[in-house]
Amino acid sequence: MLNFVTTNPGKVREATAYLDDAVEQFDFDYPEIQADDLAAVAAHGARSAYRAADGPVVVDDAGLFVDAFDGFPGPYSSYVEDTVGVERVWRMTEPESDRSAAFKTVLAYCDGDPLSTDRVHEGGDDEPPVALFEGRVDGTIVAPRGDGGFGFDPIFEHDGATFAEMSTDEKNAVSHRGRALESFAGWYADR
Ligand code: ITT
Ligand code: NA
Repeated sequence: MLNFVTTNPGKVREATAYLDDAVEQFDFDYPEIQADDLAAVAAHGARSAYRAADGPVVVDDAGLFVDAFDGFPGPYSSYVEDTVGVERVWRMTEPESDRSAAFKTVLAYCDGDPLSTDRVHEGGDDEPPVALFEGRVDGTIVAPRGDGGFGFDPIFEHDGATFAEMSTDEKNAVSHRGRALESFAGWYADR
């Protein structure tokens, strides 16, 4: 059994649609370090979660990166969703001529054992290695549409539809998380 470490039910829905019965939500609010880079946050989170869990863990650290704002809110997306809110991120972006954006995620896996992959984040001396799997999708910030998904999905349009207008399977087929889950699942199947 694989512990998918998150407080966000939307992430679990997408991960289980992809990985079937192999995953279970581990509702653990790991301490998020202040860092500009998702990989560092995810790797640190995976090590904390591994210490707290009874088995292998996967952490998913994700964010929305708006080009006109040099990638804001990026690693601070969760905080900005709670404070500014999704609707006002749209209104901030509306006056910009370039409304392009990307969702990015980094999955970090840790089971305490050495890992064979070219994407290992080595920790300090007494820390277990963590394997990293990245995913990205490009899109455009638009006025909110749709009731599905979570977070910034209503304002993120890809190929004519917002992520909130897609089913979980449709979103997974193109999304940052779907891409990261795909590369993780391929590697994990051989583990
Ligand atoms: P956990 O840390 O417990 O997993 P979280 O929701 O706080 O839950 P993050 O720290 O990774 O997760 O924050 C990601 C934020 O980025 C999330 O709150 C959303 O605002 C946004 N986000 C990430 N992936 C998204 C997606 O697929 N669709 C919409 N918004 C997304
Ligand atoms: Na979080």
